Amino acid sequence: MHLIDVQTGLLADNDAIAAENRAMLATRGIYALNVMSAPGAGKTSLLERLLPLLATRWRVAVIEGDIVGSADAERLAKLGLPVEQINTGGACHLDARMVHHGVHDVVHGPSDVLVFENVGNLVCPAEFDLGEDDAVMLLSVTEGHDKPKKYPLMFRRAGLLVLNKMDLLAMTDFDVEVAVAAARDVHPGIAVIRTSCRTGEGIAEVAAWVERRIAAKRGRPAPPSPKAG
Ligand SMILES: Nc1nc2c(ncn2[C@@H]2O[C@H](COP(=O)(O)OP(=O)(O)OP(=O)(O)O)[C@@H](O)[C@H]2O)c(=O)[nH]1
Ligand SMILES: [Mg+2]
Repeated sequence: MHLIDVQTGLLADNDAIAAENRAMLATRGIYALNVMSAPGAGKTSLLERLLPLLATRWRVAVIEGDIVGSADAERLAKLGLPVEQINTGGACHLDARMVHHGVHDVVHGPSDVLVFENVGNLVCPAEFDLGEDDAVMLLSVTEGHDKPKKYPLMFRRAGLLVLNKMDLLAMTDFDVEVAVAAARDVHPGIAVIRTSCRTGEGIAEVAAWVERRIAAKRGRPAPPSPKAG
């Protein structure tokens, strides 16, 4: 009897294409960020506030992943940035093959920064490398502080944990210290920033984190003048 490990094969295939995506992006020094969270934690809301800040300095493109529809792509297109919508047709995550053509287009365009908004899901997106430089995950305070213990892989993958909807904190039993301790239990080095996309709290800090990561990739400090040449 032959036992075929489909999951391992699938992920190995994904990793190979992700490596191609990463290599393509590297040829032009394009920094790529994979934004992940459970449905409704605030990914699009964060990007609506964050991308205008990044766009003062960098040319930003977005690849938007949703099961169906283009609602989020339409929201982000209002920022005046190039946005490509990918419909996964039922799959609960983006994978490296789905974004491959989009990455190719970005690499042959004028962009410096590529942002993936992944499908809202706390489990599957974490398993599929897209070729990004960094993964950011949002946990909103309405979801409960136990999530790092229950869904550790996402917290292990992410370099930055954004605790969103802080404006609602007083209306919940969410304990920030417990959540941060649990996240650092599974990923000791994870950075944590508290945000509210309603009030704007913490958004500049997220932008500064991303700027530092772009500078680290490019091997020099962020340039002082607007828009990289
Ligand atoms: N009060 C409050 N509401 C927020 C905040 N961030 C997002 N929301 C609201 O939460 C809802 C979901 O926000 P989205 O930005 O669409 O969330 P998302 O993660 O992109 O959702 P999916 O793409 O469907 O997974 C919307 O009604 C937002 O207005 C926040 O910081 N505070
Ligand atoms: Mg969204």
